[in-house]
Amino acid sequence: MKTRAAVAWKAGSPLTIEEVHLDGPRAGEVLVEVKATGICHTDHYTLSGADPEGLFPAILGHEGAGIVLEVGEGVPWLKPGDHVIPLYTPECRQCKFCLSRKTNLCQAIRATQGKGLMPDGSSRFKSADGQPLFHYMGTSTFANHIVVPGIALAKIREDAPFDKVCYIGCGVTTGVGAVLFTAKVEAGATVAVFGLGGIGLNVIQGARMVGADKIIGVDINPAREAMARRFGMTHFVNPTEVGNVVDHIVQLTDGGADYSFECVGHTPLMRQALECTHKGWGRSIIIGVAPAGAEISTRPFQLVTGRKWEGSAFGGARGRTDVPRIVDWYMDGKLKIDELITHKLRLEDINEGFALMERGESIRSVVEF
Ligand code: NAD
Ligand code: DAO
Ligand code: ZN
Repeated sequence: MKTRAAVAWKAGSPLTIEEVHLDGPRAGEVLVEVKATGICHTDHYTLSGADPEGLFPAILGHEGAGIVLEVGEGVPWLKPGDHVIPLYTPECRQCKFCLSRKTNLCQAIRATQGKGLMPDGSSRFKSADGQPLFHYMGTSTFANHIVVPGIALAKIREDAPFDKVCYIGCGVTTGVGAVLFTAKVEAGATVAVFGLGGIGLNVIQGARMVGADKIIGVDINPAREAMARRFGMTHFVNPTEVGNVVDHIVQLTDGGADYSFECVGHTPLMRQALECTHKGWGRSIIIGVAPAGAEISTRPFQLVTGRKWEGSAFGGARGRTDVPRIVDWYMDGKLKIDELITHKLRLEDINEGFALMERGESIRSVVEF
């Protein structure tokens, strides 16, 4: 079939809107009409050329929601008409990783997904002149129609609005999940969140949801304070206004935060996030993706004295199991999403979504098809 997509021809160039060819679903695969997609920092990272694993030409996008149109053989849990969220972290429920119950990093299709291909090693997309286009993160939600493995689709309720719940495909789940599934923050805890963007604000609302006591937000953009307070932040720290961020947070929390989350991808902040946690039990969770080749450091005594350094991908969520629950939390009013979607765009204007992000003016831009 033919569909419309924003194509990334090469790093650093704007996306172009094109009619592309999409092959139908093979065994284990599903054809989805994408109704809405968010534009995430990670799409920007890849498009900028900073991602060493970025492949071009490709159709980017990994934060979508849509409707199943056709189901290949061997996907009995989905049918045409189902509403779904594509998962860049699938859940096969059969691989060693899924069965371990210790991680959400299903590896069933990891090798081909990382190469921009479907599990059989080929692409379903071609440009109008017949050139294969790479898939991206197994999702490619900047296309109006996509083919994805059935294990990479979370079936969601049909009354959930696509233009809001698409954000659960990455940002919401990454932030809220890091609090609930990775750190398992308990009521009464003190939490420090470094970076109050599309991910950090969701960490803040996850912390509020579980009943954290003090929720400290750190950002160099003062415009982020008001929004973060609406999401549950109790204290704001602008690093340009306090001498030493670590000392400041240690003082605010009577010895250090119980939990901290780095949501920027900046290694000096990762160190601060670890070192502002409490001696004996502090846990610091890295969510931000640092530039290729970057390394983190601290004095080992920080760990000897009981702090733990951890990481979280897709919020530790098992997509097919947890994403439908997160959609329910939004529909039940336990999570806010609408306020975070600061801009709605047509596919033709998708490059403006990247520009808004670069200028720090948007939290989330959503493209509706
Ligand atoms: P964003 O650009 O929306 O937000 C980043 C925030 O950090 C901004 O508010 C910015 O002002 C602030 N900031 C920048 N430098 C700072 C500094 N030195 N000190 C304090 N604050 C600073 O980005 P986002 O969409 O929230 O993504 C954040 C990170 O999370 C990115 O690295 C992204 O790639 C990563 N990410 C990780 C996962 C995962 O599963 N681990 C998933 C999605 C995104
Ligand atoms: O299983 O090796 C693996 C890769 C898992 C990918 C997890 C991605 C999380 C960070 C990237 C940001 C996504 C928007
Ligand atoms: Zn698996």
